[in-house]
Amino acid sequence: MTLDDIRSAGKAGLARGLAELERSPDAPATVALLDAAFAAPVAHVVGMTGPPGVGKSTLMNALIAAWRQQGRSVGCIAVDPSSRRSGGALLGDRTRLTTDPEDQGVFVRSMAARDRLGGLSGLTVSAMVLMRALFDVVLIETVGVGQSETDVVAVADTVLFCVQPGSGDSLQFMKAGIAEIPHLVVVTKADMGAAAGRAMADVQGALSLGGGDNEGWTVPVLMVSSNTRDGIDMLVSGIDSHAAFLAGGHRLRRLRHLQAEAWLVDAVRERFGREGVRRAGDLSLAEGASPFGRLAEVSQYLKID
Ligand SMILES: Nc1nc2c(ncn2[C@@H]2O[C@H](COP(=O)(O)OP(=O)(O)OP(=O)(O)O)[C@@H](O)[C@H]2O)c(=O)[nH]1
Ligand SMILES: [Mg+2]
Repeated sequence: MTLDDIRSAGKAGLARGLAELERSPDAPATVALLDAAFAAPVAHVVGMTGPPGVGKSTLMNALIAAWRQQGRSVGCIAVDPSSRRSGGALLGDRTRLTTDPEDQGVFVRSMAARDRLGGLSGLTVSAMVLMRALFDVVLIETVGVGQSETDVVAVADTVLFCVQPGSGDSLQFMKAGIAEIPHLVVVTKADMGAAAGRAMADVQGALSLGGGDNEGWTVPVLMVSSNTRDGIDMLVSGIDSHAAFLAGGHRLRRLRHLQAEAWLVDAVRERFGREGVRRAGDLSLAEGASPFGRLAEVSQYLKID
């Protein structure tokens, strides 16, 4: 299947493409498809994380609706931490999806995380790369459990961290030392009243202690209610602002390049262990080079050797 085959077959084509990625990740045709998709990025990739029940999936629905209203197409991946199966989790499982199944401009896929709680499987990364070539926005939802918040950083351009009023999440947020991870912090369930305002102040306090180097980006804290849709437009424009920020000074290109290199090293380690990484030697990628074809080459070499 080529990228054009998928494009012309719409959502059904993408579903078949994703099934290919799952069934034969190492087939030359799959690698060629991923290399082509990697070379033709369209979407801005948004990662959303936060504790269980904070309202991520509900927010995903609200964001999809807002982006669709602007005429932007959206591809979503909901990472399911509870499933240890190496395949795709049940579609729409945790997503509480309310989008129109006939709408060709929205595609949602739920996926199993790998063994690490909340971690991202290799399949999530390939699915993201494929969807990045097909949609205007790609949104990835992962549940933040322990350290796994950091995993979404490895695939997203913009990371949203969700906290809920009255949950002490902002305290957790500080403790976990993840104040440097998100590009936007979202206080969900703003319709819960004063508690939302307090959560916002707490987060702002936590962020001011962070002091991480964000290359000049100031992390905004936004209050939203997915129920009333209050704050959703602000969030959409906040994400756009971060996208515009990344577009300056080659930041986005550099970020994606570093993500691709990190993915390659991870993938080699997963297949061949630390010893494999050592034997592979130089795993750096040329500017703009796809990690998928390179992984295939390196794997070939390590198997023969
Ligand atoms: N009052 C209020 N409740 C909300 C809002 N958004 C979500 N909820 C409720 O919060 C609960 C959890 O919402 P989800 O969207 O499933 O949360 P989640 O973060 O995706 O949960 P996991 O996927 O299990 O981690 C549900 O009962 C929602 O109805 C909101 O804006 N206001
Ligand atoms: Mg959810």
